[in-house]
Amino acid sequence: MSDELSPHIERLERDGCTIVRDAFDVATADALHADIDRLERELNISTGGNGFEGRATTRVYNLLALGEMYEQIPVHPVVLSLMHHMLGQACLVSSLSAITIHPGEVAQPIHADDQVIPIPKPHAPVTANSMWAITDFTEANGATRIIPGTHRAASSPVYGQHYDSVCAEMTRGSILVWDGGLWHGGGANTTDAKRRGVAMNYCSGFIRQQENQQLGIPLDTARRFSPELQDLCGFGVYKGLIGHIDRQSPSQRLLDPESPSGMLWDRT
Ligand SMILES: O=C(O)CCC(=O)C(=O)O
Repeated sequence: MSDELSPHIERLERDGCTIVRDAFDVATADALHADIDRLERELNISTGGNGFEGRATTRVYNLLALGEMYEQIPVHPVVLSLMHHMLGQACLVSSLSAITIHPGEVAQPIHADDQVIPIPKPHAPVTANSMWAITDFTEANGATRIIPGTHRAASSPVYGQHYDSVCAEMTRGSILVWDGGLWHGGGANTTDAKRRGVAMNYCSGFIRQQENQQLGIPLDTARRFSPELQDLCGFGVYKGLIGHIDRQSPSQRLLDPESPSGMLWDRT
């Protein structure tokens, strides 16, 4: 394990989260900010119509289908190494979305991202997520609220109940990384400016992705992805077994007929 990763891994194990500071540069933050403004405008994105997505929060889903600049996000070297540590080498992109909390938004209910998965808790992570700070994240503008240590709890939070939490403040260019079992939620925005983040969520290779990447990403777009990103999007076959169709990988079937199937059975 590298010196750069070990303090993050210690915090992930102890607290269930860590912040990778100065993980991307200000020019990237500016470019992502401007492009998310463009997408919100062109796609006519309106605020969420429910208490979870946020009545004063806008979300742009399926970002890998919407612009080449989003392709750098799933493969961020430090974050991806932490995901490999938590979820295994064959982890997947579960979803990639922009979350903009507008002035006046109230705090999102505290939840765990894995709470729909019916495995008795506590368990090893099967989902793990990250939040790229495109603007500064402050207590006042709605920085993500977390309850350290709750990734080891024996249950998920009760939806809508108040819990004491702390605020994951970070400057833009930082990335909050957490175990999918951690209790957390978006904060209230009491300022007059937007809080914008990009939520890059991952899962183990053997469970379903939250956003269906093989349906969501146009095949011509997926064809130009690096092999690493194609695998992350689920175009491979987990351990040579899970996700094949008639002994072919989704990649072989949809992207490149010459790519190897890698079926486990052929190795026996
Ligand atoms: O926006 C945030 O800070 C957290 C959002 C979140 O946890 C979610 O929507 O699941």
